[in-house]
Amino acid sequence: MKKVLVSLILVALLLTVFVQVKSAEPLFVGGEPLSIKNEVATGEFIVGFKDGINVGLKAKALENSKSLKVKRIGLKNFAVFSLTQGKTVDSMKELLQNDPDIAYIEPNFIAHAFAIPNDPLFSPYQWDLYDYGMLSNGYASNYGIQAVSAWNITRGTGVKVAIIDTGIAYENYTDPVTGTQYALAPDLANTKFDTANAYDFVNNDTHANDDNGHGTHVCGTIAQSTNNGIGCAGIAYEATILPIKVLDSSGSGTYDAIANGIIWAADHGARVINMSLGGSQGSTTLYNAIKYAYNKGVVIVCAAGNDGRSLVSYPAAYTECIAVGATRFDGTRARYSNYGSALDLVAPGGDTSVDQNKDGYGDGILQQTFSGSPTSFGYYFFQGTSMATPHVAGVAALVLSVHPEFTNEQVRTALQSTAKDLGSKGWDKYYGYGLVNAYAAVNWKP
Ligand SMILES: [Ca+2]
Ligand SMILES: [Ca+2]
Ligand SMILES: [Ca+2]
Repeated sequence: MKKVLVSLILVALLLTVFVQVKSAEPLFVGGEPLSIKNEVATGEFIVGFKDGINVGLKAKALENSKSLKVKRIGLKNFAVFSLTQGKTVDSMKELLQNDPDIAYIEPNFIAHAFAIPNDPLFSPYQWDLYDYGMLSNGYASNYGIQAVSAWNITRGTGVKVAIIDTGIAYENYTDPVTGTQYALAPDLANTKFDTANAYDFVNNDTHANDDNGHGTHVCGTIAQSTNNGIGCAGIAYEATILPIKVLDSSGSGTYDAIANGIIWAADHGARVINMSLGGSQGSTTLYNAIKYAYNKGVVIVCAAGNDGRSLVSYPAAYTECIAVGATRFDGTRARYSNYGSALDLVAPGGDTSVDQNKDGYGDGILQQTFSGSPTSFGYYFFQGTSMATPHVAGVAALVLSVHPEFTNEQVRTALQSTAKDLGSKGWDKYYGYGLVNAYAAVNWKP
């Protein structure tokens, strides 16, 4: 008789807490680069004059002697001239090169309002990052994280964020064992990765490539290449990302792999860990890893879970972690978002079952990732506490960029004390301390 081994081996199936938009169709496939905007004011150039020159008189003299046309006189030592049809700024330099009164000649460049990124999908769709009152399809978004104002202060330079997930599409690489081809996501091309320390605890190699799509989307929220003229924006897009793979292609992983990932992150310079994952069970192995990273000063940000019930998942439920729930376009709690006494903050996680800004798409979180082949990229709306969590991790990175001397508890206080209070007054079990506010957090002082 075949002995049935009633195994008590605990298969620690880790459920990733994300829900993909029901339609498997990406919003846009490819993300063709837009043509670079002409950064030079058409038909103008600036002439700078040496000290002591009367600019008004000199400009008039140039009009007469060189057939130029003055457009504007600057407040100090410069004037703007029309560029004669068919002439270049260089040809003007040649024309005027022997004039002893002239200090320099240059094109009249155009500056853009700095904070609004030029990524074409930002303004229509990334309501989750907006300042209060910005319009999404004509509908005011009052429940974004105020990243736009925060970007005037910092973009996350100098901070390393570990993303412990399914991997990230951070490199062009062919796996020598399986032959699987991986590619760098086009809208992560300008993102900084700590490739030397990337690690894959599923396959035990140094290439933390994404074979699911989840980790790449999470990475986009934290550090999508921004102001690069394509696709989407990310919150801390000048931070350095450390890719750590602990979940397999189905989005599941064992607790030992996750514990290893946490320890690895703490030992390789991460100031922030993002874990858009969770399980229903606590574990000594997992908790010891959390305490190890916490005691090294790491800010550990974790998803509350997507069961819609009063139970925050692990590791989010540990006091050392910042547990993040999810909100919708209108600032209310997403129905799937777990809640309870362990909840610390909420951030936009979206709700693809409603279209509150009436743009024809369910109100998810839009970032670049792939579906099927890890070389086939598109922009996808995802929803979940998995999507909310990287908003908080990204803001933590912004805070640390301004204040690298902060402890992890100071970062937590900065995030919690500046959050926008939602629900009942003060901390409550559905919204924690409220909606994370990037602008207020980077301005927080101890
Ligand atoms: Ca972009
Ligand atoms: Ca919508
Ligand atoms: Ca509240």
